[in-house]
Amino acid sequence: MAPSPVTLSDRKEGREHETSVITKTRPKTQRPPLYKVLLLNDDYTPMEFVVHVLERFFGMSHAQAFEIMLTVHKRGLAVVGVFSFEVAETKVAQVMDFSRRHQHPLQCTMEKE
Ligand code: TYC
Repeated sequence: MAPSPVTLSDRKEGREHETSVITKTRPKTQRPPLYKVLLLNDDYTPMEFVVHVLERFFGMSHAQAFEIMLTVHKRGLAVVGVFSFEVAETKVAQVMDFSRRHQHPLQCTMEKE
């Protein structure tokens, strides 16, 4: 909490002097925690489907999406974005729902950064 400016009165030789003390405060701002959204590799989801998911839900260009898909394919997983809790949760739900509806086992998770 910010200290408020205070006014001090002190008496000297019968005269009253007013002394103002102004304290500069740096308001403490709290950044919201961020969450990484991860895409996991599997042996069955078609590459084109993963590319489509990255374009559709993460706003990637085709080239970007293809590159990230290949990273997941080769390394097992990749961070596909960093978001607030609510946005990350929504992205994960969208990907999981879309994959399930297309009967692909693609997995998407989130973790605190
Ligand atoms: N490994 C999959 C295949 O060979 C492709 C794939 C890439 C699957 C990325 C999931 O998150 C993934 N068809």
